Amino acid sequence: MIDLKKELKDVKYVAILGHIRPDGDCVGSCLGLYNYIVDNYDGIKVDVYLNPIPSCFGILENSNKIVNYIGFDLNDDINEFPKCIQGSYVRKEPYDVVFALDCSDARRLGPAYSVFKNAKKTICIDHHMNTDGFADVDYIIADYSSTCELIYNILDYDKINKSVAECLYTGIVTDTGVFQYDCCKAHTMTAAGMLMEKGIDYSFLIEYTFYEKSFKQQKILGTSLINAKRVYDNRIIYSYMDKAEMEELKASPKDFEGVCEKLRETKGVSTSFFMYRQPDGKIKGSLRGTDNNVDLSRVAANMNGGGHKKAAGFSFDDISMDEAVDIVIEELIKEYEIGNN
Ligand SMILES: [Mn+2]
Repeated sequence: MIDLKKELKDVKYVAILGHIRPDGDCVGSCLGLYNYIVDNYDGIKVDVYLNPIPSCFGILENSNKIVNYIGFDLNDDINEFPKCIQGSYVRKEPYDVVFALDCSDARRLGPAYSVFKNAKKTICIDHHMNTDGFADVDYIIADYSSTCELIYNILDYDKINKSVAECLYTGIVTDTGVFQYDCCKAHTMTAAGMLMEKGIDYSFLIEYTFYEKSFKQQKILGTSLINAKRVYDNRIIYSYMDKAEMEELKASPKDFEGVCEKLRETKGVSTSFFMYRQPDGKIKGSLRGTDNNVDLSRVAANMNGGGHKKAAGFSFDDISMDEAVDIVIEELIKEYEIGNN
């Protein structure tokens, strides 16, 4: 456990970083911690660096203060970093403390790694299974519901204001699939309940940040479901969208949010995967599962990816979708056979 008060004693400059392509837990934990420090530590200047965030998280307080960087690759040259920044502020001198949140390895910090590397002190707070700990101080509990729940643990409850509560609640909702996944424990529900006590509009937050989809996203979901196929005795379901179809539907990566989960809801299915083509030609995929004996983080690790046991992501370089499908099915079946023997 981190003693936040101690870590922030005599500190003037703090940076908060999350992983590239931030999700609700990443945005919620970064902004939750940001709002908490701003509200409770007068003398500290805090900066949050993230890739542009999904628009639904724009309702979280101070989301407009995030310094956005563009580009997804680890950039080793500190002098290159300011070029990635959209917006005005970037501190060139080292920060006193840099937090890396919801990030399983330093590479996933993207270009902001240079901010991390230059820091006087680094703190990593994360809940991914494959996090080794790459900071001076690590607070990592594998398979905890969310980084937001870990942030909740290190804050002084009486000093949590409504905006902090909204951020942390949103992140817990995202990473538990609205309290459904088995990473959601009694202590998660307690944390969420205590955050509700701060007067947040939890029904609105769930609807607006988790369920609500644009009409275009619904069309994309529908097309992905129509194209779905099942293999391995109908236990594995998959679908994908390649460049031509993405162009036709004007689909961008963020429009595929939730498609893999919907596939997994199919009766008789225990694993789903969904893939799409990124603008750079790479294939990006996600895996979702319900089988306790099938560890999807292990499957993803063999395909340039990682994640959790029942939710993981992977990627391939510029290969055909057919080739990608074959590889994923083969890796999954290998895992099924290990798991069920
Ligand atoms: Mn997370």
